[in-house]
Amino acid sequence: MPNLLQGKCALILGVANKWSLAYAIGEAFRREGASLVLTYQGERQRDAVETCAAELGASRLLACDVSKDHELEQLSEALKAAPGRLDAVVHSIAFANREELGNSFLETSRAGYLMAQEISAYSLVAVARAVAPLMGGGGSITTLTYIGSVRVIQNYNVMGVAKAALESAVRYLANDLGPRGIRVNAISAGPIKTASARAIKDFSSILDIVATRAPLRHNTEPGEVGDAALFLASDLGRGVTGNVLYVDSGFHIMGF
Ligand code: NAD
Ligand code: IMJ
Repeated sequence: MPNLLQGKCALILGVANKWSLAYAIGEAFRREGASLVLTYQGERQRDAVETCAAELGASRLLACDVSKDHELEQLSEALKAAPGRLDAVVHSIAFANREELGNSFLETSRAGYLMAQEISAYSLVAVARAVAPLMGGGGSITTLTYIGSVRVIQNYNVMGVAKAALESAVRYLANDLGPRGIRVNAISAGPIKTASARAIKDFSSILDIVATRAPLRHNTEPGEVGDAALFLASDLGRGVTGNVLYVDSGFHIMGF
């Protein structure tokens, strides 16, 4: 079923390198004919994301640190100039201070809590507000979440609470933007070895547990997340909003 996004324009935030889930989503969108605009977090990431943008055939690369209101405003202005409208937006961004992911949740600092919430949850609200004016006639916004929002996952801690807020924000945004034909959804992906996961203690054993216990008996692949995001961004997902779609080999349905 080719060309699901022919003639459509997608903005993807969160490509850091070729292992990023956002990169796999970009590949799926491109395969189906979308033109892509990518953002990078800051100068330190610029070169690496420039390479990714070239590989993905992206038409534009723009700077956007989501913790900075003026960068979101600049992004919105740059997008109004070109391409002038958006059909799909992907928010694939999370951050917490490393020490908050190692200590017990009880030790979470006020600053660490607020940082995780700002970058990993509030940024979806800020991005949605910045892009909604470019989606006249409708569109789709998709974010990435993890099962640590609803279950206790060792070390996920402050990120789990931030993902719970993110998933709730998906529902409130879906309600606000639905009347304008803008759908808002989350994909809850199984664990995948990206830069954000590589440094996590015992990550390999988490991968082994999922591959052994999940109904489909394999680890989630980036391409599976890309194709789910494609469904949500395309007209095939036209009836779906406010949803958290698990793309995790079915792991989330299991007891013990
Ligand atoms: P990644 O490190 O490749 O992507 C994280 C991105 O967040 C990076 O591109 C980084 O630049 C960006 N970012 C962080 N702070 C930012 C800021 N202030 N402004 C702009 N960008 C900022 O890792 P990933 O695994 O691809 O993560 C993408 C999303 O997928 C995250 O929301 C993550 O929680 C989610 N997720 C990952 C997994 C996994 O196992 N890898 C599983 C489920 C959900
Ligand atoms: C992250 C921490 C603890 C357990 C984890 C993860 N598991 C998985 C992740 C089991 C799958 C990856 N994930 C879903 C994330 O959302 C990661 C977010 C993240 C990762 C880092 C590492 C480097 C850093 N800050 C981070 N902030 C957020 O300094």
